Parts: sequence; structure tokens; C-alpha cells
Amino acid sequence: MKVLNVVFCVLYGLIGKVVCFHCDENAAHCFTSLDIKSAFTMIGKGNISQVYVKDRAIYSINPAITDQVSIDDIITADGWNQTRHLITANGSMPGPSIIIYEKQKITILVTNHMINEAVTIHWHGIDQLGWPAMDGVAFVSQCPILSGQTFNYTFQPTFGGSYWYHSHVSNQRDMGMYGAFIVLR
Ligand SMILES: [Cu+2]
Repeated sequence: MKVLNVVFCVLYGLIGKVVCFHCDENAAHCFTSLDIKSAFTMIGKGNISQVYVKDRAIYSINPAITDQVSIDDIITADGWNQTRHLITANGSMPGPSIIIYEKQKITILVTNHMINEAVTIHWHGIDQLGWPAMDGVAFVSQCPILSGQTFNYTFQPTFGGSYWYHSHVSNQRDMGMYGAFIVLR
């Protein structure tokens, strides 16, 4: 399983789809970062512009582009033919998988690059025993991370397991972001 995870990390890194973080097994303290940015679903780069789904393939609304659009060039999110505002971590949604080992401490620097909203990251299912400010729900136990700010989340999970992280954003209309958080035994 460990080998498989490493292989997936390298593979994802190579295809540039999801960059994943896998901490060195011998490290006592792991460090990574999440850059939070705004993005749109169903919008391609450059002149791809808006896209739509037809016969299980993705096409640009730009009549000059008749070829199918690669799914790697857009964020489909819920896959519906609709452009919605969403947030990304390190340019992707889902965000990068974060894989550490039991008894390791982790520091995740979360930077809010969005210009108009506040964000926090909830580390879903992790007991934040002793450091409640790391839980990630704004106005409950931590302040929201405002535009341009970086927050240092440092904690040590109590138990191994498969968890996930997700955003809490100030603007309720936006689609949130999530990613896998794995603590290997
Ligand atoms: Cu949660």
C-alpha cells in the first residue's frame, strides 16, 4: 500500500493533474503548503473559453475549436454544463492528497490568494487535542484567513486512517474545495 501511494504521487506529479504530498517516512515533522485561488468550472485556458458536454465528450463553445477538449484542461467539479465559481488548492480541485505517517507532526501553510473572500481549511475527522485553533472553522476556534494572509496549521493526528480536508469560505455561493488527508500506520 505504501509503495502504491508513492507510485501514485509520482504519477500524478508527472501528468500534472494532481500534485500530491507524501511525507518522508523517517521525518518527525512534515511540511507542505496549499495555495488557495479562485477558479471557474467548465472554463478552459486561453481561447478554449467555456465548454460543454455532448455525447460524453467536452467541446469548446468557440466555433474555431472543433476538437474535443481534454478533461485535464478544465475543472469539471460536478460535471454539469454550467460555469460556477469555485476555489482550488495548488491549482486543482480536488486539492492535492496529503499523505503522512502516524506519530508525525505536520505543518501546512495555507495562503489565501483570493481577492474577495476569506477561507479556512477544516481537517475533517482529525482530533485537534491540545491545539483547537487548528481545527479550521472560522469564528469557532480560529479567525478566517483573509486575502493575502498565510495561516500555519500545525498538528499531530492521534490515529492513522483516511481523512479529508475541505474549505470553509466566506462567500456561500462558491463551490468549496476538498482533498484527501491520509495518515498511514
Ligand atoms: Cu469538515
